[in-house]
Amino acid sequence: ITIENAIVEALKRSAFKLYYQPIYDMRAGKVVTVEVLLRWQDNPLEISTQDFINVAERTGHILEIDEWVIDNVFQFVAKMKTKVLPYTVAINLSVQTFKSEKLIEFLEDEVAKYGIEPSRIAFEITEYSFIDDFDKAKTAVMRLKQMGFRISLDDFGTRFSSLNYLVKMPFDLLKIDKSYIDQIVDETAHAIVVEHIIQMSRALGLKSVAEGIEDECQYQQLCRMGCDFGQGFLMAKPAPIEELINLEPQLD
Ligand code: G
Ligand code: G
Ligand code: MN
Ligand code: NA
Repeated sequence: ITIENAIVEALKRSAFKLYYQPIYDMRAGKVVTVEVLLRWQDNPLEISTQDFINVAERTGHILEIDEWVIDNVFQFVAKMKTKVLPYTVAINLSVQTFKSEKLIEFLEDEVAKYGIEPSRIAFEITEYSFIDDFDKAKTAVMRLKQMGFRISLDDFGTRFSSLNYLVKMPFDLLKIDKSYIDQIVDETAHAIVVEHIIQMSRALGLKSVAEGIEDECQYQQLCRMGCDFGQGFLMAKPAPIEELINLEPQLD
């Protein structure tokens, strides 16, 4: 059995499940967003999400997976009153999905089908989606924005963190990659870069989000730096939505 065949089977059997990880307002300690992270139930090959997403991207199945995620999330958001779910829901989009000609039409159909308010959804687009064909990527971002969705620049700092993206794209949030957050306590250079990314985000009107916060020192330091939002195992791990009833962080 190949990973590709297993993915096709999993799509047929609806063997995927959505987990959610809260993103907090750092100062208020309140949840502002929940990020959807795909999990494969009874995964026969016991491979990680990252590994099967990579294979799905290479084999072209990622569009179908992302559409499945979008359909399930929209259905869920439509069911939940804003009082019960007063958070934006963040959905990861692979490069192929983001650049697909069919995406906008699919989203228009989905919005009509479930009658959801697009501002309740944020799409996370990783920075390497913008390296080639910048104009096409910009058009895709503008279309999503025109429909009312929010846009996050994901994994900022990992590869091609061009300032060009920041001045030319109307992002709402900038997610600073975990590899930077990991080193802010011990590495002065990383701390300086992160602090400047936070200040630059604020000056440009974007919310900064720190990814992968694992300890109290990182949390405190990011607060001092003025980071708006944060996400990480310190506050909460991704979990089925039923388990996230108490969404406030347990920091004491
Ligand atoms: O939560 P986790 O470590 O398993 O996620 C691994 C990677 O898979 C992350 O880079 C994340 O962005 C990506 N990922 C998780 N869920 C989805 C999804 O629904 N669609 C896409 N395209 N990527 C996802
Ligand atoms: O690529 P993206 O940023 O979408 O993926 C986020 C990934 O980071 C997911 O795989 C999620 O499970 C993982 N993650 C979130 N918080 C933490 C954390 O505090 N520590 C670690 N190791 N992983 C985290
Ligand atoms: Mn993400
Ligand atoms: Na990331």
